[in-house]
Amino acid sequence: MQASAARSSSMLVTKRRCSSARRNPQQVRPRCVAEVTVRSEVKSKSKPSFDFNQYMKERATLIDAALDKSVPLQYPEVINESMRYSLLAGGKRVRPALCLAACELVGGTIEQAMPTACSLEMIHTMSLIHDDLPSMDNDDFRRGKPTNHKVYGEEIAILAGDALLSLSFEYIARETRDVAPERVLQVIVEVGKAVGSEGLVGGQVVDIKSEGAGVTVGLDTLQYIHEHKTAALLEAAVVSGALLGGAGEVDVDRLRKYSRSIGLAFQVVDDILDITATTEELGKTAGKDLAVAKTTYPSLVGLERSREIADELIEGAKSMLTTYDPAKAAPLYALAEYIRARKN
Ligand code: GRG
Repeated sequence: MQASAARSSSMLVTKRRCSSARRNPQQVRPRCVAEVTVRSEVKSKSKPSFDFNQYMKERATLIDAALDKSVPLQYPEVINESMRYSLLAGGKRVRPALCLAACELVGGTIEQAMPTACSLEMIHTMSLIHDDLPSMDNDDFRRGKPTNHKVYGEEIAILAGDALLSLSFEYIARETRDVAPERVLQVIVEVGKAVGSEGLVGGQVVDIKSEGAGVTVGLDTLQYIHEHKTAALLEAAVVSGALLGGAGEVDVDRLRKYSRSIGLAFQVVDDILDITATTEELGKTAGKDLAVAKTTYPSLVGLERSREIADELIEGAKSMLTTYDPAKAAPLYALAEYIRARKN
């Protein structure tokens, strides 16, 4: 197993089993960004205040409108309906929001980054559709609604995922405006890498192969899974946004480090929420990791240490932003804080 450990915080392994989760699969509701209190530096007296909840509400409205246009309801309707069902089901829109924020931080515009922001949400959504299939995680609820295959059947759900993946790359190439073609190509390479065997697919494969009786997963392998299944797409979101906005190498490098840290933190928090949040709060089945005895950060290092690791990663991410104007970097500071504090 080649497990990349280069991006880690310090990790102390103390085996501990976590308490059982509260679950009620019937009680699910559509999700949006929860109104979390963001403990961001940008709220302190010395720095301009930033209303993260309002910001995300506005961003989600813009992103949802763009996504709505991206998949027209045309013949053969069933596939487009199925794609739209999951794409417009009200996810938190973290990846597109990161893409837009990174673009603006380096001087770009929302318009330059929106096609890529939509593409990232299409890829994320297709990965959720496929992840929920009976041959993968076999889940009944996602984003507070029955999973795609529960509504449209397995064949259509697989094809909806495939069509979203194909459209995602077409969409960047076809819809991006006012960005140099070589930058658009760089973005396509960045996103492609995050999806394939060096990204989501690679992480999912190691995850699947790490499940089942008699398989012991160590922290290095778990970190590999998290960095590829989850962090890779968040990294592509931030780096693509920066590239579209005209960032030079130094900025791309800094923002890549920021995104790797928030990306791993995102999944560590996901592991924590699986055992601390309800199905209603999550919009998907809570306690799933525990039910199938899956290795997670809490199962390997305990809840408390998992929270510390998430904190360390978020602090590391924020330290990459200190060279920027605090007002301009406020969204990325706040998104990092949100990832630590989120409730779903
Ligand atoms: C990408 C070709 C291709 C295939 C998919 C199934 C698979 C391969 C990968 C699984 C990837 C996966 C489901 C990772 C989990 C990522 C994660 C933490 C999802 C939850 O993200 P949120 O909380 O969800 O942002 P919302 O619903 O808010 O968007």
